[in-house]
Amino acid sequence: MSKTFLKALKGEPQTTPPIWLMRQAGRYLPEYLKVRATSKNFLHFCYSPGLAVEATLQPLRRYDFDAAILFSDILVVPDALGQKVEFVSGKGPQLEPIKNMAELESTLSTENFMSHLDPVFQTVNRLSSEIPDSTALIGFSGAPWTVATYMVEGKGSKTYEEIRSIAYQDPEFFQTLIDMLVDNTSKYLIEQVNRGAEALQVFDSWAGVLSENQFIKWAIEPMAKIVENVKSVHPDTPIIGFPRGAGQLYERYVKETGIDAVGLDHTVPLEWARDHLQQHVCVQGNLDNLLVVAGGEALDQEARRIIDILGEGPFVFNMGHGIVPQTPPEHVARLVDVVRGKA
Ligand code: 1CP
Repeated sequence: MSKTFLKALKGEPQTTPPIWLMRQAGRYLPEYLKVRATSKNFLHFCYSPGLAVEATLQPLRRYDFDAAILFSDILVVPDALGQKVEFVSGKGPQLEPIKNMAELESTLSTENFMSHLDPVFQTVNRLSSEIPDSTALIGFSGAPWTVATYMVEGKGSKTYEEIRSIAYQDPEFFQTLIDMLVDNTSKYLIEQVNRGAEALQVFDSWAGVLSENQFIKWAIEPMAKIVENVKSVHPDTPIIGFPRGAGQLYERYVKETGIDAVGLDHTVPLEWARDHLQQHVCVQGNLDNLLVVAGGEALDQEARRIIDILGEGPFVFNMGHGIVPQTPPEHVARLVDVVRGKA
């Protein structure tokens, strides 16, 4: 295993930290917008292996990243379970919401789940032979809680009031939904590894809105089960958990889920992460994504500060959340040079 990214995830510190960036493919790249324009429907784009392979490879042609992340979306899982999912331009994802057991039973079915996702598996397969030898291929999914927020609310939310209320008021329905997501997400991730993914990241982007008890029940417990399921088939494949916004609960998440590495959002204090998390797992993060929009001396300084504090232990350089569309591509190039010690 000569890929530095995989070595870091397994707990080996590297002299120069490996780097990749969440949402490194996508709307900030003019070449992405060009191929994206050939397909009206975003899910159709995700299910077209030729287009998804191209979108995955685009950032690698510009930047010297250590890993590529499969081009897809977390919402292919509800789509493959039979829920109506649409991406409306300017509005984000729109789903026909599922708010109770009757709606779950009449809408969701696991029957065609894996065959529906076959184009994604074909993309992984093709990528595993097309990416450069030194680059690792990351497969991914959303975590059950984050995927459920879209399934229940029917769209991206600002407050998550509806789903948090339902989780308290109808725990039987909510547990059934989460269990279904745990089982099927596990199968989805296992098959990505079967087809060539070398590491997995599970995005719990909205974990930060949960109370302590809900975080344990809806973020830690489902993730622990997914890790157990995947490791029972692929014990050596590293898994990165990203419970964005978890605050002090990051520590329990790291200790209780069995993950190999943890993604830190930009609010996590670096010295705290070094002292409380990095002694257990590899840490990944956590540059503020808006600093990459701003660029300049402040970007260089913060990237160097992160490496100074976290670079001694197992560490992967990343941001605290994904690249936003307004990011100038040349700021990303500069960041990679700084992290590589070339600037
Ligand atoms: O028309 C378009 O081009 C749609 C824009 C877009 C893109 C490029 C969406 C819609 N998804 C993606 C790709 C994507 N999504 C990737 C692969 C690209 C890469 O990482 O390089 C990945 C890993 C995701 C994951 C994803 N989708 C997450 C988790 C990560 C995160 O950023 O928190 C989430 C929450 C989504 C949902 C989603 N997909 C797209 C939108 C607009 C949204 C909603 C975001 C929100 O509610 O704020």
